[in-house]
Amino acid sequence: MRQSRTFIPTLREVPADAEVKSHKLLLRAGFIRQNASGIYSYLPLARKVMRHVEQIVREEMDAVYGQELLMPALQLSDLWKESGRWDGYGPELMRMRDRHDREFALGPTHEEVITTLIRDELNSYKKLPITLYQIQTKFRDEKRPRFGLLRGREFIMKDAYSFHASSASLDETYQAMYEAYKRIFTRCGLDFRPVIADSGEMGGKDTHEFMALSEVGEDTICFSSEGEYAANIEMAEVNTTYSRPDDVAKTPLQLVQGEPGQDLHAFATAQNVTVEQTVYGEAWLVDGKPVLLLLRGDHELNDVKLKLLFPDVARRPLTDQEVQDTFGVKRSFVGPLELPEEVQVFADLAVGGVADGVTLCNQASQFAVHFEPMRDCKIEQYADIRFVKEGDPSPNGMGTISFAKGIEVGQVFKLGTRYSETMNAVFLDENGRTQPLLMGCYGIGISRVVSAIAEQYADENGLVWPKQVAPYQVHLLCLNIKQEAQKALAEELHDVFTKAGIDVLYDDRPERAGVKFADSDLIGLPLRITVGKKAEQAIVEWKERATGDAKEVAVHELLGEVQQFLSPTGRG
Ligand code: 9G3
Repeated sequence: MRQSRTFIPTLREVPADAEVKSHKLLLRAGFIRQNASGIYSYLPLARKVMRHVEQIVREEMDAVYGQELLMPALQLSDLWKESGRWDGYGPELMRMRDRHDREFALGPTHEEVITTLIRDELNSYKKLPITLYQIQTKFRDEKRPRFGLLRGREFIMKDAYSFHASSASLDETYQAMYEAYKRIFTRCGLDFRPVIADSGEMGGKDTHEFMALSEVGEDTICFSSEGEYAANIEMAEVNTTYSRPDDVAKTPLQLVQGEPGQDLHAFATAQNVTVEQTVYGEAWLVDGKPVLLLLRGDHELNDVKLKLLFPDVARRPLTDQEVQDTFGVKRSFVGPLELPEEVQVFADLAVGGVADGVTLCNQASQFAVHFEPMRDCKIEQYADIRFVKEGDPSPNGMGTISFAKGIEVGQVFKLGTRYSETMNAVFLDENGRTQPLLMGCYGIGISRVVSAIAEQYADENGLVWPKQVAPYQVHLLCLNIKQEAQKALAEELHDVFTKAGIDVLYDDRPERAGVKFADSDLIGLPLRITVGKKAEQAIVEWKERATGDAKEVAVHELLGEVQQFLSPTGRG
């Protein structure tokens, strides 16, 4: 392809609101342009990368018996009312009305649509299992779109859905998808980890997320220092037992007046008490009743774990006003002592190890010292309700936990009958009995993968593309297009590469060498071949983008070396 004919609007400077390097570079290198917050055009270079990612996804989906279809983005609100999700989602679900004033959702995902399709078209176990997938634009009105394609309001997703007569069959497809995802992300060149994840309010149980490691990732992953354990921090259990140290004397509880405006942490510091001896409370509404959740001062409440402590009931934090009404003080003075008796108290396991502690008593600027949780308050139950911390013993019993940040690029879910029951998608089993279909769903953020690759590979000079997904495989530069020998050789190489089926971008622009080198580093194609002063000696310069390795190559050896470099086992 002649670069003089392409649309690659590179920029010298980057808009200030681009914070992460993939966002800055995709803008500067002319891959994307923003149309509105979280809404982008994929310019030709980005579209080519996405097409390569999509091709890898299609090959691996087809290899596990996935069949590609394409569902509408416009989804009748009736479907979402049937599944019970129309009211559950707030402004994130983009809604519109058609000319007949009928309400639609702009599809953020397609469980309702695919379940309706299968409900209407399939009803015998003989037709099961079946896996359907699409690659399609999704709409989610994110509150804070950010980081370019990493968190957009309109993005490209591969979403697959499987249907089964038995949980054994669902398990089999889930496992096959899990392995297919490992192949996909490996082929895309991503450094990724599958992690145990939370199935969210979506119902269903098993869930794994595939995380591309990156410090700009929004998710925190917990790894054990030994063995394979990896989990989204929401799911990482605490593997520590706590007991009150018996060498600490029990002293009578004492209420103490603090300085005005002093919070628990400041008071404890003033009393020379460590944060591990402080206990604070989080006020929640669980099944309509106020509940106080006690945690040690150095721990944070993990609300995903509350699903295990309070299963199948509505639960949410109390609002500031509700805190004031229930406890008579503002949040920072809410504690386990002098409680209204309708408030039940639950505690994180670590509170059981507190001795001679400091806590709060629902009086402004009042604190309690020599607090003994077991003695001084009625705790309904101790449970693991905190986030794990780095250094905690690993849940797999091997080594300790360390954290890393990840970008969620894929997720696989077992949905069970969450949608088939509410939408009455049933099948006749081999005994002629009507049963709800079992479902799985499997997503990959195609546009997000492009950004994640850019994040992992980019360097200070620009983007760097692994050869499997690069928009072109070779960047052919002619340094002086007016110099006859250089032009002739460059044209010949463009022709030879093209005939050999190599995707080549030929920079034939009448630009200075410096501009061509800078743009080439910015765009980040895997291999650069430069035709310059030694053209007349039939020698070109070879430079590999990822490693910077450079050498001179005689033209008659060039095609062979390029093909070797680009081959699956090649260095590229
Ligand atoms: C919504 C909105 C946002 C959403 C959802 C629904 C996430 C929603 C979860 C999934 C689960 C899987 C199939 C492919 C893989 C992921 N954000 N999810 O259901 F209405 Cl506004 O999408 N779906």
